[in-house]
Amino acid sequence: MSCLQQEWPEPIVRVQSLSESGVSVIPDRYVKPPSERPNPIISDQPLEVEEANIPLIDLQDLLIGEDIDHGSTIILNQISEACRDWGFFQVVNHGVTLELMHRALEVWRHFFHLPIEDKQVYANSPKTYEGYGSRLGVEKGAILDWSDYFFLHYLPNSIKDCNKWPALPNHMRETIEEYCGQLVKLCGILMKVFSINLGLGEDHLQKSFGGDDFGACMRVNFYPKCPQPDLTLGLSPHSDPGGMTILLPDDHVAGLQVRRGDSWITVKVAPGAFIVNIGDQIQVLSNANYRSVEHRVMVNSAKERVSLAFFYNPKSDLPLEPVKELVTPECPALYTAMTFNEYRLYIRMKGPRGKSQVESLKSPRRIVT
Ligand SMILES: O=C(O)CCC(=O)C(=O)O
Repeated sequence: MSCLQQEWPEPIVRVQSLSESGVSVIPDRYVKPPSERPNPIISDQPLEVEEANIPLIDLQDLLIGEDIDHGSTIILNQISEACRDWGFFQVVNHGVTLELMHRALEVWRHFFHLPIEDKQVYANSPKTYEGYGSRLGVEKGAILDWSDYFFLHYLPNSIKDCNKWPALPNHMRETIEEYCGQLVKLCGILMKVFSINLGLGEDHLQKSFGGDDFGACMRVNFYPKCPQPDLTLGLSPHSDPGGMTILLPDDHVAGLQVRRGDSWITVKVAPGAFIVNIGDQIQVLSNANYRSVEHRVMVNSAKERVSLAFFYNPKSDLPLEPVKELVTPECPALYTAMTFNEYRLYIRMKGPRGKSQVESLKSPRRIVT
């Protein structure tokens, strides 16, 4: 699939090691240009920005048994509105137990606190990104983000290799398996909801993803304490290249910010909630009825932070373009077809770059704002 190189362009520095070394000044390569730094004083923001939050949606009455209740119009409408307006929402009563959510966060927190030698055996390369990493993108001299991560494939089975998942701490691999299995179910339900809300048959989007041949992977982000959090970011602005993301953020540390016009809204996570966001592939399939929205992560000097980002993606070699039911003379196709394999090469080479990639896919026939 990839034309990516085997090696990183510069020696890898673990951000966690840097943080734990007790430096009081961050190296220049983590210092963002002034226009890209986080807002220095949040309380300077207008009140409506400070108080704003992504929608919170209770899925309790969405299902009858395993099926979507098409009569649960309030919930369906809330999701529809959130996908069109915010590209982000949080869900509670989603079917995954609090115990599993907590266990998943804790095994990963434990992993990042293992001795460096235990983590180094999983060191990743830009070829597939699988394993323990400390940068996205392969551009020599790039300004880097203040985070380490672990990236793994869950589906399709042909590329899933549990031996590449951490063997420690105990129960890590079983926990990954159980957690990802539950999230696949939740994503399957949300795919149906999105299809219904777009006026398509319930299975339409899933079929466009390749039916049972869809993909799923997870990136666990670790944001160490940072002595100068106002100069850098844990993760630079980006939209997610895949279909949809289910994020489990740390329960006691905020950090995720979502773009809203010219402002960045700091997400306040409800207890037991997952954050759901639309990725670029669903923006393309929905012909921009749904929006993949830029987000970024701030770090802080007092607390480290862990987050689990589960990515639900289309089959990687299937060309994706707007579904024809959503293309009309008034709303012509906004994007040209591309496979997800081709698409994700961009972020893998350049690192997080706002929404520049999905914008560049726009068909020359029509420019939208
Ligand atoms: O850590 C977070 O809150 C967000 C992570 C994220 O955006 C990502 O992994 O793509």
